[in-house]
Amino acid sequence: MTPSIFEELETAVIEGDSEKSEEAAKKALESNTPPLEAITNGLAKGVKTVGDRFSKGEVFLVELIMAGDAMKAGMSVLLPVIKASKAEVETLGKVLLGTVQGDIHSIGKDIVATLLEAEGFEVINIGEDVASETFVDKVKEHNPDILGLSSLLTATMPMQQDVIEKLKAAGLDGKVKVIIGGAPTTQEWADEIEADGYAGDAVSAVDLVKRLTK
Ligand code: B12
Repeated sequence: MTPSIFEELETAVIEGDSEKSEEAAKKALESNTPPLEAITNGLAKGVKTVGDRFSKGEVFLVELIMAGDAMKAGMSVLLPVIKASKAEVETLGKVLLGTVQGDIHSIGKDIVATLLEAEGFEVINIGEDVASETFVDKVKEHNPDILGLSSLLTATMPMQQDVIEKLKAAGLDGKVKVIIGGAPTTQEWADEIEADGYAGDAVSAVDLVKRLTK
């Protein structure tokens, strides 16, 4: 039986094959597969499988790196299409996004950024391993409606709290709403650190931002 396009995308990431991932992503677009579905039902499943195998000690870091690269290769084909799909004339609000200090995971945050842009928000993506002080400085500089903090490591989750505390110390609480996300984070964690919101995936992140900017 020929594999489905989702299986092809998933397998390319599991095999850490960037070329195959890019080709499968192009094939997905040619067959009119919605790009977000290609990411969530294909690429992201592959990266999750490799992550699970890594945590069980079944694969090494090199496989994790290759899977991450393959995911990014596929996304480089799919994200521009999502971004171009809905060009809004007026902007719905400004969102500043970054991954907290000590954490270099970018994939999930970048998906959130693209989806928000596609929905008409202005997004300033300040990258990964961002120091708390830099978040504060960038909030002062850009005056966003929303600040999104991504964390993929349990060890870096406290940095989300650190940013919120530093914003308060700088007198910026209330001026910007802070939302958090990333695989290990939860609504309970958001409540504990007094974040204004939490979302578990990019689609609910867009809903959350829309709600908070209304
Ligand atoms: C790919 C990957 C990597 C790549 C990252 C490449 C890149 N440029 O991002 C590389 C190889 C570099 C990497 C490195 C490491 N990794 Co890693 N990695 C992963 C993996 C497999 C996938 C992450 C991912 O991209 N998922 C796909 C995206 C789509 O999902 P997502 O990130 O969760 O994002 C979604 C939501 O969370 C949400 N979201 C995300 N951000 C935000 C932000 C906001 C504001 C909102 C609202 C929502 C939101 O929306 C997104 C889209 O739907 C995970 C496993 C996993 N299951 O998560 C491990 C994982 C996160 N890594 C792990 C580890 C341990 C590491 C290393 C420490 C390994 C090492 N020994 O060096 C290093 C850390 C380096 C560092 N200092 O950051 C552990 C973390 C364990 C823990 N609980 O702390 C995991 C869980 C693997 C595991 N099972 O052990 N990793």
